[in-house]
Amino acid sequence: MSAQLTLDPAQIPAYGRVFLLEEVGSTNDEATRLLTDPDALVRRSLSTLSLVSTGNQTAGRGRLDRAWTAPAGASLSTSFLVRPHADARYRMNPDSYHWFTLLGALAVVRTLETLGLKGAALKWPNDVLVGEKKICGILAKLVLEPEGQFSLVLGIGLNLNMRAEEVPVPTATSLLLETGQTVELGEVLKLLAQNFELLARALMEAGGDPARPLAGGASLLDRARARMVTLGQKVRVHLPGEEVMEGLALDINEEGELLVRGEDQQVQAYSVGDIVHLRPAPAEDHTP
Ligand code: BT5
Repeated sequence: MSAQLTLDPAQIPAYGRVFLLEEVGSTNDEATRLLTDPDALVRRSLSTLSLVSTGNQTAGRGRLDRAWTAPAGASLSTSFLVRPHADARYRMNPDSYHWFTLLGALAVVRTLETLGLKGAALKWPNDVLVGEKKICGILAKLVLEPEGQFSLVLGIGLNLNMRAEEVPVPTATSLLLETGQTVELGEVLKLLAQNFELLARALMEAGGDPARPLAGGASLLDRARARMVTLGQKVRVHLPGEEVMEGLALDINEEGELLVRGEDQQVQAYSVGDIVHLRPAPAEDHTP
């Protein structure tokens, strides 16, 4: 099995450009560089969807500037460049671009299912878990293009051929660890890109409305609700400035906020920016 990332772009014809890199610092940085290239022709070639991907990312980033790490060949790092404004059929307000994070997570879950891993689930707002362990992390970034249009970079890190001794943190897992199966990175990228494209086009056709049916099926919100382990869980919310609250995660609303009922029975909506950490609250101790 080669650690090399190979894929014939003809297999994912919906993508304007497909950049497969042997090694890169961060695919998100590379995608941002492309979207802000002084040469407008570079941007035009990106069309509505493009992607940058590598099996060897050396300076990957998570939220709040945390590091995202994986040994070469063990993980697939991909950034989707999403430019709804490049197609006159789509009218999507950049305020709703954050929905691509949940959409990307759903595309990952579907990809893992095709690869034989059932039961992967979403953790609000940006992780895919197997049980309690993280197999995928997602980081979205809004980018202003030189002509004044906003585009989105959606970075997805997916642990695939990572062995037990290679996991960067004890809370991480991989497809290999869960199924015993090693995969070709290019094969996974093909599936992921196809799944992402289907959902992304459907959301753009729905004008970015998460409550509208996607491609004749359930809405993005309902798909996400059905797959989100966070809902129904007791959670501990760490707010900026040391404040911590515990409550029951009830739902995600149409703004993408998490609704949490606190111990005082009040329901509060939290957005990604409000929450520093979201952890399952420890189970109550019933020992006598
Ligand atoms: C994330 O951040 O989970 C978003 C990760 C996004 C990575 C992709 S790869 C393609 C693109 N290019 C980039 O530079 N980034 C994106 P956050 O929720 O902040 O989680 C970060 C935390 O996850 C770290 O502090 C570690 O605890 C843990 N972590 C680091 N590497 C991991 C890995 N490979 N698997 C699981 N957990 C990891």
